[in-house]
This record gives sequence, structure tokens and C-alpha cells, in this order.
Amino acid sequence: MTRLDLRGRDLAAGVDRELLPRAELDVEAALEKVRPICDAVHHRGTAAVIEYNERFDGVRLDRVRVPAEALEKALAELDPAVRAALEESIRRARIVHRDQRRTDSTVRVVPGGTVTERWVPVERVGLYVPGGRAVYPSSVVMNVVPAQEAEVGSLAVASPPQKGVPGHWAAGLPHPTILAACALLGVDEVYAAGGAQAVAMFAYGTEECAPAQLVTGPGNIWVAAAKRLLKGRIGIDSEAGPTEIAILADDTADARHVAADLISQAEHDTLAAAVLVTPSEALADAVDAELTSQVASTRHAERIAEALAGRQSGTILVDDLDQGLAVVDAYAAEHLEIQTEDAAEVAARVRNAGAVFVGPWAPVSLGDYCAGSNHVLPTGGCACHSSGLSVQSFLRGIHVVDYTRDALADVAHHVVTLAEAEDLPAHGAALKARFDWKVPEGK
Ligand code: HSO
Ligand code: ZN
Repeated sequence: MTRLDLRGRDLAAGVDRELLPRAELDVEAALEKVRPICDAVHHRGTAAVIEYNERFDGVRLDRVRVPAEALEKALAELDPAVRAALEESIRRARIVHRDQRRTDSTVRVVPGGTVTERWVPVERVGLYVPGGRAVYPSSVVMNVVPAQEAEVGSLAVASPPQKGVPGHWAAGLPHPTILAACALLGVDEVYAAGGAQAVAMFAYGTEECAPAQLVTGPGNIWVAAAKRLLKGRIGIDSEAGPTEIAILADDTADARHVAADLISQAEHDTLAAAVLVTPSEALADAVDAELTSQVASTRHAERIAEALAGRQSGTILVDDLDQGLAVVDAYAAEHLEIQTEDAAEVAARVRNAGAVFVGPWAPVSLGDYCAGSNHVLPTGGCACHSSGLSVQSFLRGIHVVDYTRDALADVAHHVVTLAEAEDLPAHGAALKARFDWKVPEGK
């Protein structure tokens, strides 16, 4: 991997993020391409979804909704080992996400005046599951479990139609493991739709699919662009970009593990980012050597080599772990592993990351499938302002304000004063009207 040497630099005033390796994803440029797709789905519904599915996924469908029998068949035919692994993944994800559920809370602001925060699930959500190069039943789990734990009333999944394999599974349906994961989770509303047309289908609704209030889930640049375009019309989680792993490691780390973990996320995409931040030049050298030998023997060697050689990946040498923490905070990785001495203490000081993996026994791959944590996480530096998918993503907090006459009377003069200060006298009048057009004196 390329090397950036930040040793000797004073990073106390902050790290220039421009210095750090990162892919440039031009979602803006993709907007113009997805606009006509979204418009077509808006105006022509299912017919347009079918047309764009055919154009981009190469399969012509009669209908977009997946029949119930196809879901049942996919589950019946699912490899028992995959079924057992998915069940364990679901079980652990439920433990974590159930625990995230917030309860309503009421605070007494003053005698007779309360504000309650009521958590209300979004009524209907559309969950997008990619299906191009990436066919991830695990992403079905990561989307569906928090939505179900939030008690979302109506939930639909969309994933691109596949070309099928003659004699094994039919063309025009999402990948069978995606369908099986849906069936396992009790999701019966599934659509064979990909890319921007799937996001538009959820935003506008079609003859087959009722509109949703929120769409979540990772996807390619077209999905991200459609989310950006339709945001507001429909709520979105985030615009997921290519996967990223950053590892902060010192010379106590095992170079074989560090290399294997960097490779694990580089496997997703030629644009995936793998970044090692270390004060140890010896570790950096050992990891480079390991990368060379491990990449050669892995199945997707070409894709991984391209990702590791890309400008989004690299090794950053730092003076010490303090400087390392400043760098990883500035980078705000989707996934951050801490492989240092006293990893828990170092991890506790991290400010910006989608998820943090502590010590030698918590590789990102564990979090991708079976830690119980969510793997739909902010990418592209968005971890400095956003969180990954959670039960919270599917809930809205509604403030419920309840004041008695006396409690209102006590504060009315302040409200009237602020309303006057903002040149909004009618705001003040709304209070005066309740007190014979006089401002109560208050306490
Ligand atoms: N690492 C990916 C999620 C994933 N990995 C799915 C394997 N399957 C983004 O967090
Ligand atoms: Zn992964």
C-alpha cells in the first residue's frame, strides 16, 4: 500500500482531511442520470420499474412483486448451514437492537408543565438490499431486524432481479439467499427492483407497491444518487459509499491479522478503502509483506489488489497512538479496528467511527455477520456526524407539550417579550387571548 508519513507533524490543531486517503465518489454527477429514472417511475409506475430493471439488470419481468411461493421455495431450498448461520446472526442482532429501543419519557419542566418524548415508529419503510456483485443476505438481517424491533408497521424489501441459473433458480427474482433471508425474518413483501428505480418505487409508490416514508440500506452510486434526489419526499438513512476499514495498530498487533482484516473489506469493491495507521514502521513493513502473500492466495485477488493500490487505501505512519487517534478521528472510518496494547482504553478515546472493533478478537468480519451490531454504517467520513442503522433510525421522537393554565400564566410574559423581539406580535396574542388580552404578571 502507499505510505503517508505524518511523523513529526504537529497535529494538535487538527488533521487536514485532504491529506488522508479517500475515494472520490461523484454522487452529484450521478444525479442527472437518475433524475429521468425517478421521474419515469413517478409517472409510469410499475411499467417504468420493469423497463429500467430490464435495461440495467438484463431481465424482463411480468411483475415486480415477488410471489409468496418464491419466498417459501427459497427458504425450503436454503443450505442448512447458511440457514443456521443466518438464524444465529438474526438472534444476536435482535439482542442488540432490542436493547436499543428507547422508552417514552416525561419530564416535569415546572409545576403543571410537562414535556413528554414519545417514540413512534415510521409507518412504512422500504429496505434496499444490493444484488449486483454483492449479494448480501446479511444486509437483509441488518435492515430488517432494527425495523422490526422498532415495530415499524409495514416493511418491504427491494433487491435487483437476477438472471437466474437454469435448472436451479428462476430469472427475474432477487437472489434466492436474499429471498430466503426475507422469509426467515417473516418479510413477505419483496420486490425485484434495483438501483434508482427501487428507491423511486418506494418514494412515489407504484400500482404494486404502496409508497413508504423511509428508505434504508446500502447500495451503489445510483442508489445513493436516487436517495439524495428524493430525500425530503422520502426519508433516507444515509448515502452509503464503498466500504472502509481503518486499523489503528501498534507493534503488539499481529501483522497477519491486520493484513487479513484489511483484505476482508477490500474484497467488497475495487473502490473499498483499507487504511492502516501505525506508529510502528516494522509493523507497516510486515503488513505489506503479508498483504502480498495473502492477496495472492485469495479468491478475489484482482479486485482486492486494485482496492489496496487505490488512492483510497494506504498506510499512515504516525509518531505515537495519540497522533494515531487524531488521524483516525479525522478520517472517521466506517469501521475502525484498534489493535494496540490496552485496546479498550484506546478505543474509549475514539470520537469518530461508524463502529469500533476492540482488540485482536473482534475483526470487522465478525461485525459484518454475527457480532449483533449493525453493519449498515456511515462511510466517506460521515461518521463524524452520523450513526449507523439502528432501531432509532426507524423511530421519530415526538415532543408532547402539556401545560396547565397556571403554568402558562407563569411564563406568558417571557413568551410575549420574545415574540415582540422577533416582531411576531401574533405569537404573543395567542397567549394574551387566553388571559382576557392581558399579559399575566408571572412569578
Ligand atoms: N462490510 C460491509 C457489510 C458486509 N460485509 C456485508 C459482508 N457482507 C459494510 O459494512
Ligand atoms: Zn464486509
